[in-house]
Amino acid sequence: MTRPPLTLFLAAPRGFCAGVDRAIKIVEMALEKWGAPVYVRHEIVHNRYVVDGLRAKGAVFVEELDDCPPDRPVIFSAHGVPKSVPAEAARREMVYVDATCPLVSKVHIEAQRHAENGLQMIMIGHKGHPETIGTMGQLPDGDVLLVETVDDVARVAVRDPERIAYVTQTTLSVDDTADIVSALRARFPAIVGPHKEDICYATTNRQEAVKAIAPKVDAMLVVGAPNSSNSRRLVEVAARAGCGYSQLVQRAGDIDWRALEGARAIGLTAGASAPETLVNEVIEAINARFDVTVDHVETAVENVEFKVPRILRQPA
Ligand code: 0JX
Ligand code: SF4
Repeated sequence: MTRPPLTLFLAAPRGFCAGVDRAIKIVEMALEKWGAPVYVRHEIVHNRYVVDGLRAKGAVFVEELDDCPPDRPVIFSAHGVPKSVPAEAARREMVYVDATCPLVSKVHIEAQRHAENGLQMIMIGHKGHPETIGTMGQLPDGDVLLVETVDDVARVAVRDPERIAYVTQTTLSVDDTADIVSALRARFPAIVGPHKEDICYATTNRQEAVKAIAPKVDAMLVVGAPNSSNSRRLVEVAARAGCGYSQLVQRAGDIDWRALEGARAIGLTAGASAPETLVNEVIEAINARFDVTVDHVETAVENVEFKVPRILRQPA
């Protein structure tokens, strides 16, 4: 059977960001240092393949600190945790390692600094997402107001419109967030915030690459998990940038081949928590069905790297 010709536009940057790389390394180094089991509060990053791989090496994934024994080390996921979590771990005299991405920790510090300056905080983020819970949890319950959409901006009830500030989740849609920030600035001209928003370099770059590819392709595949905020945003960005069909796939087995019938060009990217092995698996599956020419579309070069915490750099 002859395979139909297809151009595969491969996005760069794609896949692991520096925060994910560091978080996974932290779990691996903790296992080396303390042996199994090492507990991890929440999926270290939102990817089943990564989580299963670490579980096989002796990591135990739990949702709450209460599910951890006091005499084993615990790691907090890349998404960050409310202040109460390390406080409770310290109270129980547990060994803990915080794998919160430094770019998320930076937002935590911003929120606290604004609050110390007497400003009421608004967080732009997705309700219930662990990063939003973690960032809002840097301040006492109820102190941070959550805004998810432009419509929410009209509804939000602040104490004093002259004394407010905002922070954002790091993995939001750059364009949606710009609209929300504009609406906030229009309603509260005195609002204090970061230069643009707190969306990180990795989120921004992956969205940019998708935007460059989307208009050229019949379909976009995004390797990533359904609970991965940054991956889901890539699917939306592709659709909005003019791609008629975009699908989030965890593994090659999830690809909807019927939707790709007749396609002449497909875009492929991966969320910040999706390993390159899974991208390769998808490429191989596409190769098996199409006569593929790969076209690399690189819209940025990344060279960010984060150090692991000192406790892991010291001998046991
Ligand atoms: O759901 P998110 O995109 O925040 O997390 P994921 O998929 O685990 O990505 C890496 C961690 C990102 C934290 O900012
Ligand atoms: Fe850090 Fe950005 Fe990666 Fe999140 S997506 S872990 S903020 S680098």
